[in-house]
Amino acid sequence: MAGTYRFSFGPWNVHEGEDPFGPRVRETIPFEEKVKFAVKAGFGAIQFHDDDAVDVTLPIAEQNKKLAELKKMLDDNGLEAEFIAPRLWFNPHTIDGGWTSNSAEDRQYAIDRCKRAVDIAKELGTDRLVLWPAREGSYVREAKDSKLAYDRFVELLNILLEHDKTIRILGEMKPNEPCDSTLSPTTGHFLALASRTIDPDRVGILIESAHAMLANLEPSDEMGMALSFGKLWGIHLNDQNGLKFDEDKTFGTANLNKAFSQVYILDKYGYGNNGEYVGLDIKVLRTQKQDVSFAHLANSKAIFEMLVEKVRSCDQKYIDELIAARDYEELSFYILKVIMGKA
Ligand code: XUL
Ligand code: MN
Repeated sequence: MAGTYRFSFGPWNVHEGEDPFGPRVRETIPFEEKVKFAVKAGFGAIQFHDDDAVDVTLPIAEQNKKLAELKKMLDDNGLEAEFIAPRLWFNPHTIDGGWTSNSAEDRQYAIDRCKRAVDIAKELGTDRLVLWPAREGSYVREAKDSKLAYDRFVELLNILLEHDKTIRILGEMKPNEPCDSTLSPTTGHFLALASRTIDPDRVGILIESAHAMLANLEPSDEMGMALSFGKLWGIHLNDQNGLKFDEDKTFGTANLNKAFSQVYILDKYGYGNNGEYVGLDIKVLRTQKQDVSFAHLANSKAIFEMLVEKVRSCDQKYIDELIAARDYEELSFYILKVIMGKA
C-alpha cells in the first residue's frame, strides 16, 4: 500500500547559525515568515517544542490565551501543530537531566514541565507528545544509577499517560549528544520501556534518520522495527555523514542510498495513511546566507518526493525474482540504476 505524504518542520530548523565554536551569522527570522514559507512550500504542519509555541513561564490562563491565538493563526493558514516536545535541556533545573536527575526537586521540575507540555499539545489540537531524552544520561558512569534512572523513565511515562487519557507519547531516541551516553539510546530500548507502562498502546516512536546513524544503525531498519510494532507515529528525516556530531543534514545529501531505503519501506507500508507526517529535522548550514535560509527544507521535501517517484517506478516483480534467486549483488546494482535513472 502506498503512503500519503504531508510534511512538517520545526521553527528551530531555520536558525541563526551559532554553534559551540562561533556566534550567530544570520538575523532571526520571525515565526510569521516561517509560516509563510510553510504554506508556500506546501507543508501541512509545524512541529513545536513547548517554548516554540508559547512562553512556558506565563500563568496558565495567559498561556492558553496565547495558544488560542497561535492555533487560530495555524488554522487560518491551513496548518496543524504536529506535536509538542518539552525543551527540557535549556533549563538550569535539567543540568543533570530531567526525570532521571539525581535531585528530587529537579525531577519534579521536569515532570511538571512535561505535564504542561501535554496540556499545551491539547490546546493546540494535537495528541502527540514527542520525548527526546536529551540529558537523561551521564558523562561519568558512576554519577547516575542507571537501574534507578530506567525505573524513573517508566515512572515519568506513567505519570504523563495518567495525566491525560488521550495523549500519545512518541519517544525519539538518540545514543549520545549532549550526553556522553544517553539512557534508552535506541528505539528498541524505548519499546522495552513502553511495554512496562500502564498503557503501552499510547506509547510509540518517532525515528530520526541521523539518530539511528549515530547509533551505527540502519534508519530504514529502525523504521521497519517501529512499523512491525505498529508504532511508527512520526519520523524526522535528515542525513548524517558518519559517526560525529548530530549534523541534521538535508535528506539524502550524505547517503542517497539510505534515503532511498527509508522511502522504500515507508511507501511499502503506507506510512502517512493514518495521518502521520513526514517530519523534517534539518538544520540550515551555517554557511548559508540570510536569503537562502529555507532551501534545506524545500530541497529535502523535493528529494523525498523524487525518491517516492523512484521507489514507485521500481519493477517489483524483478526485485522479487532477484530476491528469490538470492542475487543481492544484482539487486543492489538495480536499485542504484533506479536511483540514477538508468534502470
Ligand atoms: C535533537 C532533536 C530534537 C527533537 C525534538 O537531536 O532531534 O530537536 O527532534 O526535541
Ligand atoms: Mn529530531
